[in-house]
Amino acid sequence: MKTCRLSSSLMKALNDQITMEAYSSQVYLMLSSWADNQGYAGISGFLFRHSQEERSHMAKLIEYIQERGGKVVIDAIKKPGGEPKSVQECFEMVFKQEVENTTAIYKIVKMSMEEEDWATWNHLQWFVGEQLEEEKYALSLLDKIKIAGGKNAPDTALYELNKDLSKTPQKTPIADNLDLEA
Ligand code: OFO
Repeated sequence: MKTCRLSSSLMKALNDQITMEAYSSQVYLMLSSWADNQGYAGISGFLFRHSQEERSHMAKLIEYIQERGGKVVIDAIKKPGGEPKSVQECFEMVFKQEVENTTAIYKIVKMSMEEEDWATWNHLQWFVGEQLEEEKYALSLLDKIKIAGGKNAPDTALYELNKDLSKTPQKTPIADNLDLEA
């Protein structure tokens, strides 16, 4: 009897999404390292924590494929793009990454609906909600930098923004022991 409860196409799409979440995590890590190097410890810590969150999304997908009797395939992660040139560009990259991830999630939701795989469809609703929150947060970052003065934000405004982001709550226990606060 066939024990895998996922179609091969859905299993491939979910495995691809594992790689996408891992890539997302790498993008946040790259941005976090850039921010640290620029002296923005608060922004760096925020991005680092988010990188860990992306890894927890990856783990959630791994667990789901395994629960459905499928096979997880860990693939290579492509290199993140170039570093930003300003805090504004950094936040634009965050927003772009989130939108790309949302698009990828929607594609699998659509596939699961077409296949009438309601368990997968239901599981993916968590990701739909999460992407909504993350896009909302990324947009709020863009609003903050716009108010601070965009690409020409003065050091005093960036100082406040850096301090503000150092206080954002931490959802991921894996980063709890790291002291990345400003
Ligand atoms: Fe995995 O949620 Fe952002 O990208």
